[in-house]
Amino acid sequence: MDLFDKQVIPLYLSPDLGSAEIAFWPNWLSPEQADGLLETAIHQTQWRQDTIKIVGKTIPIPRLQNWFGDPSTSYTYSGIRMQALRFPDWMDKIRLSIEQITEQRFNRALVNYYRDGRDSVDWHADDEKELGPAPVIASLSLGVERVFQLRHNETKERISISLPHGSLLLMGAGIQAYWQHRIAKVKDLQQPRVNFTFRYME
Ligand SMILES: O=C(O)CCC(=O)C(=O)O
Ligand SMILES: [Mn+2]
Repeated sequence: MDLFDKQVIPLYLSPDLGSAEIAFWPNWLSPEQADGLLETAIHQTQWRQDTIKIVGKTIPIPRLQNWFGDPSTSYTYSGIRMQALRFPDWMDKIRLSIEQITEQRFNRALVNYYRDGRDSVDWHADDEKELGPAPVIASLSLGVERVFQLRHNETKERISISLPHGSLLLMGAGIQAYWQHRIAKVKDLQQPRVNFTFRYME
């Protein structure tokens, strides 16, 4: 882990608030650590194929996922309700090291499995009420590099950050209220990617 390799990307929010920060550690895990974790994540996660209803049609979402945290709680977005699974030990270790490096608390994780370039997540903000007024979100990427795009709600400014195997990205407070983000589909891409977004909920 090279703690010195931290980049800070300022994101403009509004005239009143000024900017917030994205902190980015492109080489947070060594390639060997990241390989091991990707293997564990793909094979040991109980993946769900959730569906959404669009004009009366049931459509599978373009990725597999699951939700971790206090098992007496659940999380709902886009009409999908997920009862939390208890953090397995290997995931709890990642949670703790991410808490250490970011100096933030996290007690939930949404885990996404993009099986290949056809899987994606569309423009959205992680701004559900349960996440509080200014969520701070840590995102760990494993597997094939994909482009994380951000778009400002008003100015429509766009920023793209390529997320390599073993990289960690921290979206600071305020970003979810002013920016949306997505992982777009990529043509002819066969390799998988797993992403963890650690969050905090009361
Ligand atoms: O896969 C990613 O990098 C982003 C995932 C994401 O935005 C989410 O799970 O809310
Ligand atoms: Mn998100």
